[in-house]
Amino acid sequence: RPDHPGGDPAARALAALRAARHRTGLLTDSVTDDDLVAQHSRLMSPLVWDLAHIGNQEELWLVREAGRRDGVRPDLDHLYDAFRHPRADRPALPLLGPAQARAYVAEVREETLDVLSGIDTDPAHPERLLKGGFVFGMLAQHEAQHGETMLATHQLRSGPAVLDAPAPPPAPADAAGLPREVLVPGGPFTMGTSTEPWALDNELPAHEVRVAPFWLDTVPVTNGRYADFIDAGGYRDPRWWTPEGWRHVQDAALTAPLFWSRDGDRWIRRRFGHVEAVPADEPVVHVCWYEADAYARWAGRRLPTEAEWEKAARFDPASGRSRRYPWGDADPGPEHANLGQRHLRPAAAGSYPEGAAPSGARQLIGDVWEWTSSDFAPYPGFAAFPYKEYSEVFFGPEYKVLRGGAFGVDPVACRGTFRNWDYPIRRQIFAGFRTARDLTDTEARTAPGTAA
Ligand code: AVJ
Ligand code: FE
Repeated sequence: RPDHPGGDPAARALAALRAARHRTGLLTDSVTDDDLVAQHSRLMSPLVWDLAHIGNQEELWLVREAGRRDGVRPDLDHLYDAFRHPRADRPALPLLGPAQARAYVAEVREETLDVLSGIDTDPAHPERLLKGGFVFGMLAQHEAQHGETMLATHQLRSGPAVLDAPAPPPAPADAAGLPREVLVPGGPFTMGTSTEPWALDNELPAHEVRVAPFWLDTVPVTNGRYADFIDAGGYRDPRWWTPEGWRHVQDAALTAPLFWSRDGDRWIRRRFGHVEAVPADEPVVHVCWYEADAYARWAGRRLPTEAEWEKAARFDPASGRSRRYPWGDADPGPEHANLGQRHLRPAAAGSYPEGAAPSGARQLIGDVWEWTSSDFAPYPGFAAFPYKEYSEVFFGPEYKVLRGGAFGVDPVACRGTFRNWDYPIRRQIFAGFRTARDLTDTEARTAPGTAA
C-alpha cells in the first residue's frame, strides 16, 4: 500500500509519544519555575498550562476513552479545557504549579503506556478510534502541536537564550541557480486522504480536485526579497493590500515582520534570545496572511490556493498519483526537510534538494508554514472525528489555511495532507509563504495538463 506508512502501529505510537514528551521536557525544563507560570504574551498560555493540558488531553483520550479507566485527575478537566478559558485568562486560573504539573503528566503517561501495551491497534480494528492506533497518533500529534505552540511562547519571551540547536545545513551549491518558479501541471489530482492512518478529520476524505496549470515559486519568499517589498514602501501603499489588510496594517502599525527592527541601514531580529542580522537568503517568517497577500500582489503574483499547494506537494505526474510527501511516501528524514526543532530557524532557500517535489519545488515541507489564499473549509464528505472542537468549529472565512509545517513542527504532525489554520492577523506562528501566478495565454497553449 503506497499511501500507508509501514511499521507496527503500537511501536510507532510509542516512538511518537516518546519523541513528543522529550520535546515537551526540553521546552519546559529549560526555563525557571517563574518563567513557566508567567504569561509571556497575551496571545499565549503560560507554559505550565500547556504542560498540564497535554497531560489532561492524554488522560481524557488514552487513559479514559481508549483504556476505559477512571483516569488520574478528571477533576482538572475544566481548567485545561481550551474552549472554556481563552489564553489571556489562563494565568488567573488555579492551575497546577510546575512540580505538580510535571508529576501529573508523568503519572498519566505511566497509565497510557500500560493501556498501550495491552490494547489492539490492528489496522483492521473495527473501532475507528483504535484502528491503526489512531487515537495514540492523535495524542502524539496533539502534544507535538503544543510543542510548537510552546516554542512560539519561547520566541515571544524576553531575556537571554535558553534553547539551543545547531544551524541548519548550508544551502547546496545549486541553490543560487534554481529557476525562480516551477510549472505545476493542470488537471485532476487526489486531494486529502482516506488511507493515511493518523490523518486528522479535516484531511479526510480523499477526493478529486482539478486545478489549472500554474507557476509556483521554487522556494519560499526570502527575507531579502521581503525587505525589497519594505524598501519599496509596500507597507505604506494601499494598492497592495485588501481593505481589511490595509486597515490592519495601520491599526497595528505594522512596518516589518514580527521580531524585526532597524539597526542603521540593516535589519536585525530577535530569535530565541539571540539578536542577529536578518539573513537575506532564509525564508521570511513571522508574517501574517495580510502581509503575505500584500507582498504577492506587489510582486505581480498571488498566494497559491490550498489545492494548488497540495497538488504541488503531492502529485507525481509520472504515476498520476498523490503521494504522502513531495519526495514520495517515505517518512521525513533529516535529508528531506527541516522539521522537529532540530534547528531553531529556517534553512536557506534552496536547501533540501532530496526533499524536492517532482516539479522541482523545494522546502514545501518544513522550514516555514506557508500561507495559502484559502479559507479553512471542510472537504466534501467531511465528518467530525472524534470531536467537533478539533476542526469543525473553526471552519469558515475567518481562518486561513497554512500548509507544509515548519522547523518547529514534529514530523508526526506534518505531511502533504496536513492542514493548519489561523487568523489572518497572526504573526507569532512560524509562518512564511511562497507565491504563484496563472499561466499567460501563450504559456497556457503549450503547457502540460489540461485547464481546470
Ligand atoms: C491545528 C494548530 C490550529 O493549536 O489551536 C491543539 C492544534 N488543537 N490543541 C491549535 C490543537 C487542540 C490547533 N491548530
Ligand atoms: Fe490542545
